[in-house]
Amino acid sequence: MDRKKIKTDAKKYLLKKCRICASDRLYTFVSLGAMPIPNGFLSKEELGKKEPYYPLETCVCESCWLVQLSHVIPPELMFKNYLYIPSTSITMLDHFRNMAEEAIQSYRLKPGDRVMDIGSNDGSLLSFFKEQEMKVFGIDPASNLAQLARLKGIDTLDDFFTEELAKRVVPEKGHAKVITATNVVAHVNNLHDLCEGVRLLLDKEGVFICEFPYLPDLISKNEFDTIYHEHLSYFSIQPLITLFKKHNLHIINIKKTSVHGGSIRIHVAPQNSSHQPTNRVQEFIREEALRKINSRSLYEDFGRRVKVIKRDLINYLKKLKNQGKKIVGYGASAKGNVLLNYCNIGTNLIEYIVDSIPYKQGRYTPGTHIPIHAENKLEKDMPDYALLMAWNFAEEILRKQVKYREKGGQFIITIPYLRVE
Ligand code: DWN
Repeated sequence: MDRKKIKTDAKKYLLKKCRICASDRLYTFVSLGAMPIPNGFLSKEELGKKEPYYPLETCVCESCWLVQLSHVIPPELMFKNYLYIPSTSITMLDHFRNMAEEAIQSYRLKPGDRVMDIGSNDGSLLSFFKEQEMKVFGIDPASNLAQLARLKGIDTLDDFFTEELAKRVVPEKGHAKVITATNVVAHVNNLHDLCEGVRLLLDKEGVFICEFPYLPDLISKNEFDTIYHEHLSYFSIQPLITLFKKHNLHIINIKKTSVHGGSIRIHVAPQNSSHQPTNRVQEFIREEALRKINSRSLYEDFGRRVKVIKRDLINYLKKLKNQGKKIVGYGASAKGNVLLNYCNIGTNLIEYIVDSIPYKQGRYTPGTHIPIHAENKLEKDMPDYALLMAWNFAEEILRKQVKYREKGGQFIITIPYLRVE
């Protein structure tokens, strides 16, 4: 074992029962091995230090069909100083603007109405509500991001969202007409505590709008690199209905969105509110039955495809290297680090990675220790190939790098299948 690699004790983090229905019928179907926390970028000084490796494995509950990680890493290790800032992408800013406009129109929000965001990050989503004079309040455990939000005038509490926190917030901030949560619910271990907190915070006619990657899309598009320690759950509608019912909440509407490889945005309301489910809920349930999300074979087939993608990518990169080609990475994303660590791809194949986020430039990828540079290095250096590690922004990035491509540079894209563009 590499002297710097510390294999942590998997048993310590092992999930013993389903986080929605408490069943112990958990069927493991993909193991990506042990790897460092994928957003744990290293400074030059940290390269020589010991690096903890944590198990990365997924299972499906054969009672409620929630897909979840088989091990739960302490959230403090991942979220107290968080580096994912969606507002660095035009795609995500546009997405948040549309989400705010949709909520304002759907629920006839007016100036002064209270809107809260759980996992509010740097306040980007709430800013669009604030522009429409709503009273906004953000909750996010990352102190570094809460500071950025406050600089934008977004009232933010830097703490993990819990039922206990909700009890403290209501007397001071009142109830919310809308509570949003984008790419947060999948990161939460105690979903029952989250639901109780949401129910406490919500106005009696309020709506909880949450969005996360959609499991059937992850499976059908082979998006195995979105499986990582931050994402404890991988949702389909069926287990969510089970979850919300336990808390007198119900899904009233569902919308598919294209972000992060295919996500769903669900609207959840108190069962005793006037909000009634649209037929979209039943449509999704029928569609998920057709896609066999409650059958072991779906997950076994996925596990087999993941191994083929790994084999084909390694063989392809090795072939290019043997031909004397220069290959770099593009987009130092968490999912990119999962791909690199799972395929054991280091500087032997990828010379460096370019990325738009200043904090990441000058640092190194966790586990594989590939140096990260600013994006402008790509066109200056003109490597033959760039492995796109942020395929969720393929359109935006390929548009941005039209000159690199016109000069002969090519992008290698792995999802949903290996191709060169
Ligand atoms: O839940 C999460 C998922 C949904 O999104 C978070 N855990 C973090 C994030 O996952 P990720 O890290 O795999 O994807 P990112 O952060 O969206 O990856 C984008 C990376 O690519 C960033 O480091 C920025 C970089 N980038 C770039 O270099 N040029 C992005 C764009 C749009 C660009 O033009």
